[in-house]
Amino acid sequence: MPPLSAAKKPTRYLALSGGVGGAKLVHGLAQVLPAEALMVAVNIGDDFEHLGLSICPDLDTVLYTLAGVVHPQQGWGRADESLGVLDELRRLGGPDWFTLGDRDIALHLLRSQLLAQGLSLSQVSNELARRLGVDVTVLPVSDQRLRTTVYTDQGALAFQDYFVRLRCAPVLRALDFVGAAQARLAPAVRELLTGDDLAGVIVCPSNPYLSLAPMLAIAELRELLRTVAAPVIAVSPIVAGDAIKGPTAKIMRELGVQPQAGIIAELYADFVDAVIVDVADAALADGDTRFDVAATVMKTAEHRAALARHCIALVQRLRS
Ligand code: FO1
Repeated sequence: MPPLSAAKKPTRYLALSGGVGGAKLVHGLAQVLPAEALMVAVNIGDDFEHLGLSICPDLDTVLYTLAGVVHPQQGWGRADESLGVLDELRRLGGPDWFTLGDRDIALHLLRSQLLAQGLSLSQVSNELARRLGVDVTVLPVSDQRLRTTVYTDQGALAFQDYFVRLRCAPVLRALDFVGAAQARLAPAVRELLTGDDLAGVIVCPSNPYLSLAPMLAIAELRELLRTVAAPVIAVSPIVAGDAIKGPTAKIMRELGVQPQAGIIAELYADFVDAVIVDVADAALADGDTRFDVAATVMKTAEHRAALARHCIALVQRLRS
C-alpha cells in the first residue's frame, strides 16, 4: 500500500476588487503568483447600460490593467485611446458625459454581443480576458444583475450618474445594492471559496462603501468569508486619514464616519483576520494584533509587487 501523503498545501488565492485602487494590487499579485494561483472577483454594482452597450467599468479596469493597456493617468479606460465616436456623438447631440474611447467601445460591443448570445457574464469575462491576453481568472462576483443606487440630497441616482455625471458632488445619504438579495456568487468563485485549494482571500484597497459593499451584500459571499478556513486579509484604502485617490474620504464623512484606516477592521470585523495599514498609520498596530503594516501607496509596478508579496507572506503567517 502506498504511504499516506501529507495533506496537499492549498495554492490558490481569491482577490476581491473594485476598480482603479484594487486593480493596482491585483496587478501586483499577478506579478508574484502563477496565473493559475490567482482568481479575481470584481464588483458589478457600477455596471450599466449606456447607448445600448453593456458596460462593466470595474471588470474592464482590472482586465485592462492586467493586459497592460490601461490609461496610465486615469487608471480606467485604454491607453493610446482616440475619441472619434464620442466627438461625433457630441456633434449629433448625444450623451457625452461618460467618456467612451473608440478602442474601449470595441470591448463593450463585443461584450454586449456575447451577452445577447446568451453567455453568462462569467463566460463573457473569461472570453474577453483570453482575447486581451490576460491569463489570470477575472470574474464578476455574480452572474446576476446587481446595481448600486445612491441616495443623495438630490434624490436617488444610478451609480454612474452619481459618480461620473455629477462627479460625486451630491451629498450621499445611503446606498442600496439592488438585486443583491437575489444574487448568487459566480459559480467559479463559489467553487474556489468552498473547495480545499483556497490558500487565502485578499480584500483589495477598494472603496469599502462603493466597491466592496455591493459585493459583500451578496449574503452567500459574506457568509463564506466568515466561515472559510483560509485566512482573509484586507488592505486599507485609507492612508493617514484620507483616501489615496477618489471619493472614499468624502463619502465616509457624509455617512458620519471618520476616514481612518482603523475603520476597515470594524467594517470587515465579522470575516477579516488582519488588515494591512500603511506605514503612515503604523501606530494602529501598536498592541493591536488585528493590524499589520506595509507601504500601501502603489506608485510603481514594483510597489504593487512588494505589497502583493507582503499580503501573501501575511496570509502564510496566519495559516501557520
Ligand atoms: N470615470 C470617470 O470619472 N469619467 C468617465 O467618463 C469614465 C468613463 C469610463 C468608461 C469606461 C470605463 O470602464 C470606466 C470609466 N470611468 C469613468 C471609470 C468608472 O466609471 C469608475 O471609476 C468606476 O465605476 C468606479 O470604480
